[in-house]
Amino acid sequence: MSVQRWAASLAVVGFCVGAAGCAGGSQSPPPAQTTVTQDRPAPPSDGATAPTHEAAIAPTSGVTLAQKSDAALAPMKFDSSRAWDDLRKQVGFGPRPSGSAALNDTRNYILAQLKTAGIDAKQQIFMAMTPLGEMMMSNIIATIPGRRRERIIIASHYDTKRSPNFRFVGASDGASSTAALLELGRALKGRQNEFTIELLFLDGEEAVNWDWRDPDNTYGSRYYVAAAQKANALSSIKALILLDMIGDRDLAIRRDANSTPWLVDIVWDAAARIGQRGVFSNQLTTIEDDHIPFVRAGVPSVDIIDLDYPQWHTAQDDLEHVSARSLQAVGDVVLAAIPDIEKKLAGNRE
Ligand code: 1BN
Ligand code: ZN
Repeated sequence: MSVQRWAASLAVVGFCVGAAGCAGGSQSPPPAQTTVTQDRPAPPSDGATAPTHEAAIAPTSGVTLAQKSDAALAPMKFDSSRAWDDLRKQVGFGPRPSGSAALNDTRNYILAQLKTAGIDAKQQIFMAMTPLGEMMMSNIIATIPGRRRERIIIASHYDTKRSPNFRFVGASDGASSTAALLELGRALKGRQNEFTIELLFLDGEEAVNWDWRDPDNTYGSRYYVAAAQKANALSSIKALILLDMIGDRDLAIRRDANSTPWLVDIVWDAAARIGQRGVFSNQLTTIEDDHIPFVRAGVPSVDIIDLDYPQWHTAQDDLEHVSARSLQAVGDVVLAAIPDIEKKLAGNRE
């Protein structure tokens, strides 16, 4: 399909709610019932002067990232019992398709958890043109400031597939990766990160119709990338790690051919190093998911997804078929990979 048609399914209106302004998007007035904090001015375009805290790092110490002690860079622990609790809470809200009251409850839950963790978050609200007409959707953008303004995004969709024929609660497809993302945020909040870490909770990944047919999918990621492009903020995104469907008790994650090879290598090498080779298989697959708009925009991206899940898009994608152990495996691998991604990115600049 054409780029124009792809873009045309997204909308017209976007605005931000929360602690800070969004990285892009038009500034239409919010609906009356929403409390809105005035957007800050758009962030400086890339190449603009870095904030003072960034300018003060490496040059003054004379120490490169590669020379810093592992202790300074060591990630905190991922606690899968907390993540499991987040997963169960989401499933408890019931089916959570875009535009539903249950998704609103989920959004409020995510925002409350981020607040408790001391992580600033804002909503990026937009209107999406769907096969059911215009629908209001909202991405959640949470930020853990690093030494540098440039950012690594870790993302998950938090909506579940709209199912007219059965009750779909998306324990793996939606809840698992969202739970892991919350717990990764808690862990990374306790670390001195070299790059700013952005936790991106995406709305509207799932098709509104039953079939996944462009442009009826990935509404949130397409809006996010278009808004970042518009705000000249795209080049400060140095990498995207997308998590999706990582709850399967029998977790098996293949290398995705649409992802960026060097980033896939770093994640899979980290998995091998910490003993998760059994989960991170070297088999290849090709996935269409929320990383595709980022890949098309030139952002190095990796999709960590287990599509080898018999319960995918069935009523059986429930608590019986997911496990905390799978969340732990992926959480550990992502935390092990982050310092390596930082080193690679820092090396690209040095
Ligand atoms: C992942 C989870 N996706 C939808 N729910 C994206 C996808 C759609 C992946 C079709 C493969 C095929
Ligand atoms: Zn799905």
